[in-house]
Amino acid sequence: MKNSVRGKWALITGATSGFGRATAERLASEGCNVIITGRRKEKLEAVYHILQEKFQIKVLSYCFDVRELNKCVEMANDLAEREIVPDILINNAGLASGKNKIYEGLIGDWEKMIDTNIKGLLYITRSILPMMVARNEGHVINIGSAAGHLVYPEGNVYNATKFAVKALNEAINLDLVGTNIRCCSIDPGAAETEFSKVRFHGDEEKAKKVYEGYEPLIAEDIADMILYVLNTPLHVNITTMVVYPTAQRSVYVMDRKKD
Ligand code: NDP
Ligand code: 8X3
Repeated sequence: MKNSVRGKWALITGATSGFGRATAERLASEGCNVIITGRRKEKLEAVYHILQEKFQIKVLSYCFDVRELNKCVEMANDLAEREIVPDILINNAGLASGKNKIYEGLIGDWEKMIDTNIKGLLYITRSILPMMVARNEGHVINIGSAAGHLVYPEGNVYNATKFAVKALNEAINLDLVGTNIRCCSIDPGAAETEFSKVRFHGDEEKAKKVYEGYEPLIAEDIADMILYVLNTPLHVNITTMVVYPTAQRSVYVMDRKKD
């Protein structure tokens, strides 16, 4: 497949771990310049240095919380001042926080998920997409989830945020008709990253159990899918890609071996 990313700029939110980090490395390995973001300064700096040392590309990093609109706008303004228009936007920053019955859910968890997964994605998109529209060029990748296609017990608010990402992905595509800008939601099933550790508020034992008895996806699998979508010819717009581990066929159906 043709390399369409060499020399381009990709903005990846949430690149301090998991899918975002793996995607930054994968794109950089193909010669794509990367803009990485995240809240954890030390992790962001570590990724920044690895990218700079391993690959012959340009790297920029912005340490901020996507829930803060002014920080999203500041980043976009700084990029504009540097005359950098992202060719690729990967709306990846997101999380699940908690897994409870809805009548026992923690309001703080709900707000974190809604503010990050929906409002953060909107803030970043609103800050960056106008630059792409002005150039009539670009590719938006939203990281949705299999959890945005089917609700599972105790997934409630997380599911709702990922259903929202699905709706927004469709909406962005509709509003971009007539432009050359493409938009795709990559919707993974179970993937072993820091996701479950975050969901269970740092409980590593509980997080580990989520991936026991089967082979989950890994972050590099999703990075490969993203690269595939980005490398398709300009007349091809993959709008949704649902990716499960082979052992999982739906959010409900998992072949988990017990020993
Ligand atoms: P990780 O926890 O490993 O990575 C999440 C990334 O998002 C981190 O870099 C984190 O950085 C960043 N992030 C979280 N909240 C914020 C915030 N408020 N502002 C800025 N950055 C933020 O998990 P994954 O890689 O698995 O998750 C990435 C995306 O994939 C999420 O949207 C998740 O919902 C989705 N997903 C995950 C699946 C899985 O099974 N793992 C399956 C389907 C979808 P920092 O903490 O430094 O801010
Ligand atoms: C994360 C995938 O199904 O574990 O979005 O919630 S799932």
